[in-house]
Amino acid sequence: REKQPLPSLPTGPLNECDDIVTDKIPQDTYEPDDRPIDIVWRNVVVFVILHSVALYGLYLCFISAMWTTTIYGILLYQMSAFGITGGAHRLWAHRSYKAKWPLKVILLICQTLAHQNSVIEWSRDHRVHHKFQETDADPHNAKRGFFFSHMGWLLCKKHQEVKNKGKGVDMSDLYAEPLLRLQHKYFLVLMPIVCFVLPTIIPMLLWNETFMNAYCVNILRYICALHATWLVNSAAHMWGSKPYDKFINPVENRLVSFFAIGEGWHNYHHTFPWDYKAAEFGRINLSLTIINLFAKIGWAYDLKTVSKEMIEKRVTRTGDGSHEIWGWGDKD
Ligand code: ST9
Ligand code: ZN
Ligand code: ZN
Repeated sequence: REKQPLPSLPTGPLNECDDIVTDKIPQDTYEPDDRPIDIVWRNVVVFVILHSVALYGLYLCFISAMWTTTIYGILLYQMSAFGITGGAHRLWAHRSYKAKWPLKVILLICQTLAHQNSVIEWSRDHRVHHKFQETDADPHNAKRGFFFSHMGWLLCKKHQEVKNKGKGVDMSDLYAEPLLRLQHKYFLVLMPIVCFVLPTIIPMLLWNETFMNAYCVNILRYICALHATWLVNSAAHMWGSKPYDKFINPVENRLVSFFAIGEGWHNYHHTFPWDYKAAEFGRINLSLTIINLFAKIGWAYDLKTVSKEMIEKRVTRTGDGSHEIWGWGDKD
């Protein structure tokens, strides 16, 4: 099949009520090109070291780490995960709900704890991913295979199309937020403190954990959260059902939802990206539970969602037949 250039998409200021990412291109016309991969060896070395330390941390969990340190590692995993799902993803990249400033501060701290780049950089890549999904302009194009979409894309230079098309994606709403500009500007100072230094010092000060145990268990929780996130880009673009849209590759994947606290319902999410639930139902969706709790105290509001009628129409029109179309909401 002949390779076609990616078409331009309309740009312009973002209207808060608009769905910012539905004007996608038809993806089935594009095959990845065969350009040589430009490996960034610094990242390869850093990730090899981090994975080695994480494995040693896992060993220490069974050998010498205090059980409080392990529980604390699991808690930090959940907090960092919520910084990504409730913050970078559902609040900022998709604007699927609004948040008062105390919640924004909590989300920013948790997102920095996750170290997946600043919210602005994360959201730019993510908006480009939705808009140009599975083309050369998608930063983690799943058509390049499991490893590339999982972590390989962070080990090499981005395709020029990512940069070209990405420039047309409106980011003005995020640059308009002083807190996000602050985090972006000082990320290289804030990130090491919040993601590595404080999580290591706290167990040493509060329950006399050794440096080695505290440091390695924290690296383990960081690496686990990275893989859980990356699984959304790899496994949840490959293995599962497509009840909402069989013409796209993202799928519903229960296991990914478990590790990524509710972000594995990816066929739904790519079909209705403005829904703050990122899923039709509330099952295996810890992020949703937490956002709902914040909504109860008014810190999260204007929660956008999709009507059952709209979902039903879409399921009938483009679903693969796997939807429990009878028993709507019964299992919610
Ligand atoms: C990490 C991110 O892991 C993971 C994100 C995953 C997203 C998942 C989404 C799934 C849904 C949500 C699920 C949540 C589940 C959570 C569960 C939690 C348990 N548009 O990047 P550079 C331009 S990070 C427009 O250096 P290179 C731009 O001009 C891990 N323009 O490109 C830019 O300059 P500036 C830790 C773009 O040189 C310039 O290019 N972090 C775009 O090709 C250079 O940009 C790392 O490992 C765009 N999209 O290098 C760092 N992109 O920024 C890894 C670029 O000044 N990153 N431009 O405007 C790097 O080292 C590099 O980015 C690189 C590419 C080597 C990968
Ligand atoms: Zn995706
Ligand atoms: Zn998304």
